[in-house]
Amino acid sequence: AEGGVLDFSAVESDAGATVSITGSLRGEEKMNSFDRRRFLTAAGVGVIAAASSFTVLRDVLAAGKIKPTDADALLVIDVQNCFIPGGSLAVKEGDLIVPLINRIAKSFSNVVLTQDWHTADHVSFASQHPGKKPFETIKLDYGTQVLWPDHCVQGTEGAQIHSGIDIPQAQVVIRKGYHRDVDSYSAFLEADRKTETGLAGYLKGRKIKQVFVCGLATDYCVAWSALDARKFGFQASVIEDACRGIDINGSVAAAWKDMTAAGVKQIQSSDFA
Ligand code: VGL
Ligand code: ZN
Repeated sequence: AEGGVLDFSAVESDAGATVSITGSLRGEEKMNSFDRRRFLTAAGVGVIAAASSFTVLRDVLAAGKIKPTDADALLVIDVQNCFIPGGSLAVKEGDLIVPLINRIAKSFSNVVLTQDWHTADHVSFASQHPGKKPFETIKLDYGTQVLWPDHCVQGTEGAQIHSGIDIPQAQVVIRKGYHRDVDSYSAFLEADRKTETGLAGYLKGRKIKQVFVCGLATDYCVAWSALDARKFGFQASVIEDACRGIDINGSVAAAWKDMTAAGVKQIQSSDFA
């Protein structure tokens, strides 16, 4: 109502309820008291009907949507400059997930950010292995290691979280891959599959039961983190459209197969209210 004008336009909800009232009290002097009472009654019914149709609409839209609780945490994996187009290990479209992650994060009270955090002479860098090129593999004592371009060196600009990430309530930043001789795709366990980062203990200490994983890259750090979340007893979902993959020889499809087999759910950012 503005300046004594009460004006409702049509309100239509997905639930099929239609409320249409158009009235103006500006023509009040032309209404007799019977008309006025009838109009106000109709308007009142309309207000109630409109309010309940908004409630129905809201409930219909929210039905089946995920509403995170204090027992849930969002894990935002490695959204760092090196993995964004223009970075040294750029993931195609890596920048496109940033607005989606910011939106999803608003519904979480618990958010963990991770940073890949390598020494300058890290064993996962092809530059440390004469004759080897990025994306070739070598055998290390813990297994096969993919060799990468130098990336996410401790304290460098490339290792910083992308400046578009806007999640002020995030409580923890887990850095990983800081042991020169051991890589760590997973936010939980290093590549020796023994050394913990401390994230599982943190989440358990906070009574968190379920994690939602997004970030970069789907087929490496996101997938390994989601798989290890299951290993440590958490419920885990990966938000597919809030991730992008590196995709070497079908590695994204392989990662989804492994994740599904391990009970990781595949969801979309639109699954959040
Ligand atoms: C990652 C390759 C090397 C990742 C980190 O964040 O997925 N991939 N280091
Ligand atoms: Zn790395």
